[in-house]
Amino acid sequence: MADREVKKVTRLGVEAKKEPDTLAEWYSQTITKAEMIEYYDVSGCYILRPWSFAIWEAITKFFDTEIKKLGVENAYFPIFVSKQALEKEKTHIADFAPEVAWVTKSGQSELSEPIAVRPTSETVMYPAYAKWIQSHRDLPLKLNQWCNVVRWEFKHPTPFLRTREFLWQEGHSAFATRDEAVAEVFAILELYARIYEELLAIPVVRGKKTEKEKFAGGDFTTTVEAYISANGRAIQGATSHHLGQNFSKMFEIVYEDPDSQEKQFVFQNSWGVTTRTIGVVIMVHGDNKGLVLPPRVACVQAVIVPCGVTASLAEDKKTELMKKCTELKESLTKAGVKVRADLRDNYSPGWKFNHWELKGVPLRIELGPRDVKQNQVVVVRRDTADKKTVSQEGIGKTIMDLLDTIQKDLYAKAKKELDSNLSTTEDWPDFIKKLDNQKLIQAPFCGVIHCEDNIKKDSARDAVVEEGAPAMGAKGLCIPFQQPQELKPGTKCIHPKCSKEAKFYTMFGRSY
Ligand code: 87F
Repeated sequence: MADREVKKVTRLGVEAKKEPDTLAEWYSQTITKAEMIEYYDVSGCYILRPWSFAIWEAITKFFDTEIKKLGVENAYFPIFVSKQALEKEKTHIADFAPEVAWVTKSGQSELSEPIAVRPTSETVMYPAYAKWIQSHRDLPLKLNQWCNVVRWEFKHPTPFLRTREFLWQEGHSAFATRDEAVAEVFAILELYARIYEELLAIPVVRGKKTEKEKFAGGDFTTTVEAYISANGRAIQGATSHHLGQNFSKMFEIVYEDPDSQEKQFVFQNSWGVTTRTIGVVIMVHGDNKGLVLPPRVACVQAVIVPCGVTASLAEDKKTELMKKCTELKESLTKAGVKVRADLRDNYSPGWKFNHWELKGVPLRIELGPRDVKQNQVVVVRRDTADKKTVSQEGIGKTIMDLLDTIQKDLYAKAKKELDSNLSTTEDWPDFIKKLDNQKLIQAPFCGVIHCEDNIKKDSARDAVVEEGAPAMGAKGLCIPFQQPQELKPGTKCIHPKCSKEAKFYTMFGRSY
């Protein structure tokens, strides 16, 4: 290398702090250095490396198992949508039209008709539903597919959180009665809440979307909303929609009523969760050292690092230490721990500590010659840095219990963050103040769309918080099922210029 050529060094650790001003940089360093993402030369598209894909696999495994218990079957529908099918439901597609990606050519020749890449699969699946459903005996029909979708967004992309291609599951079901359909909407929403709360250790607020924010094609939308305390932003976690008979009327999905012999339109639902989940877990639990993985979604829950291998250590002692590490790995594997032993001899223990910390492995197990002699190991928690020496006797249970504790503690920490930032107010100036203090605000709301537009517009500030963009106004996030308190009769809507009575408390906040 020529003298003056400066070697570009990528240092191992995350250097940006997880603080509001440097959060974007922290996020980008974390996901690349933790080997979750590789950048790609198509804007808005990213390579999901095994370290992030494993989180998605844990989510898919849980959710796939649970929906099958509800009688849902998996299927696969094509990625391409004909122009004719896509435009069958022009009404609500109009809002989304700018985001649809089209294939117009093969090689150098124009296709006779452009073909769309699915942004969601209603228009792909429902023509088939119309064929398959004839009699009440064909109901309910509950299908799910695990697939990719493409939405050509023009807002600034962020890996996992806003990407042009993403992975998701989309469930689409049809029932004879509204009641059955509505029951499923809530059953699925609860599974989404469990993905967040039980797997990702992230508390969510369950609720109904406002008229402005609901899926326009449906009757109502339910949602789970998470909170990212690092920037005070809310993020939609997953949605479960009741479509009523809107789509069955458009697509002629009907069955013959067994009593009256009249044709009846089916009642439908659709529901989806995406790889955005991975971004949320990074944002919520990560810290200045990088990623912090909840044990239930970590593909490596504990890493064994041999320590104290000095130049003076006899070769047979070194061999014995490595053997002990391997034995420990085997016994932990037997106990059900997802464990890896890092026996590489070209890296120091210190380097390995940093490496696995950065990658968010919940537990580090250190084993040195002295520990071997005393039949013990040193265990260090990623989330708290707590370090303790424990006996190798019953180590399987010790580690399993510790992983459980970490999972619970991560949830408790995130729950405290949510609770301490979830506020309630009836007063507009206080609403603005709380919004600027990064709070989520539950306020009385009339539910009217143009009033929600005004709340967003009038809560936006002139100050520039992000490249070129003025501080975002408050969005209606959801109408929490668990209302903060009973709405006193006569309570007015939060917006000062709205003279209507409030219908419910709605949770507002800045959001992704
Ligand atoms: C973008 C382009 C075209 C969202 C879009 O939430 C169409 C759409 O219909 C579109 N973005 N949506 C709404 C999707 C609704 C619904 N679909 C099934 C879900 C869950 C899974």
